[in-house]
Amino acid sequence: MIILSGGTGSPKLIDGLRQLLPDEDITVIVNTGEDIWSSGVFISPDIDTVLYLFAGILDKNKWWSIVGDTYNTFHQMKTLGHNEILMLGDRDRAVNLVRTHLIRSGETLTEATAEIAKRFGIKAVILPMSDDPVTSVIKTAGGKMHFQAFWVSCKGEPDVLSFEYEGIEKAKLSSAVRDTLEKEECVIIGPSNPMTSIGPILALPEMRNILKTKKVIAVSPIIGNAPVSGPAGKLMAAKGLEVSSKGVAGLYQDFIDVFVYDISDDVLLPEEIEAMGIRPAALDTMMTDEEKRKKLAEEILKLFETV
Ligand code: GDP
Ligand code: FO1
Repeated sequence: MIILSGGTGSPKLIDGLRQLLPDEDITVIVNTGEDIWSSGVFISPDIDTVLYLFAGILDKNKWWSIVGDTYNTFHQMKTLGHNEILMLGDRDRAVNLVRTHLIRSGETLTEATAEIAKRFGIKAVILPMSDDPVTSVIKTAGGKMHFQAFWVSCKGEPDVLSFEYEGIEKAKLSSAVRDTLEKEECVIIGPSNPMTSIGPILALPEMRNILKTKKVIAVSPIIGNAPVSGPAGKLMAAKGLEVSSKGVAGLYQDFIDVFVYDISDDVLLPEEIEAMGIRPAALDTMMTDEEKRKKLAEEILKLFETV
């Protein structure tokens, strides 16, 4: 089973899948468009969320960072007048320092991720979408800024004029991603931000064409006219898209078989999804606890039997 993932909604679904499948049967293709260099450290937030989830140390209140981490280094640096965009924990920083060391020693991000996963004893396969740098850059009236500057420093407040995936023209799918997609039949598009988490993965050359040959089920991160969390709505609106599950389905229309939307969504009409040539499936997608995450994963696995 392959799942395309960003940093919040999809890891919740992976948490559910883990209750049903052995980790070695799960491959996660992870967005790297929110990666950032900070104080000489290469941080890959979405990869880290997935790593920490499989390592059993993820803070499941925030769905990023290591549970119980301390922030001594961050605060000491602040005392010295050095402000970082991301509040990086001490143990989290250690992981990121190891990654940066591996990359500086000549490893690709794919190799460095596999090495760190191995050192954590992780059995799942965690693959960065690409080894080439791709960065989600947000254009506001005040100028262009990195996604993390927009979301964390500016609290997602500036009006968004547009955004782009810097570097995407030169980026390729990694050979590991290509190989895994050749072998596996079933792909889940997790309920992550369709603009800055799933969008960069789909923008890689060949990705959409490969997905057309697979059984694909997508889960909507939008309920009614708003995302469950995060800036997806604002970013969709900036691209002139309807902020709704219908808007999300339209983005995946050319390659998905089933579109899962929330049972409480009173905006989406299933006929609208059928009219796109996609099978709609209304499920409880609010993954607020372990049991609900397992239940949704179970329903999705059942749906694959009918695709
Ligand atoms: P970002 O935080 O917007 O950069 O994006 P991520 O890809 O990290 O994931 C955030 C997305 O997950 C948001 O668009 C949320 O709406 C979605 N999300 C978070 N929790 C849930 C949930 O329990 N159910 C559903 N359906 N979506 C969720
Ligand atoms: N998000 C925040 O809102 N504030 C933070 O200080 C912050 C620190 C941080 C450190 C490491 C990491 O891997 C993620 C971190 N995040 C933080 C989450 C991150 O900004 C985004 O939510 C993800 O990139 C979304 O996918």
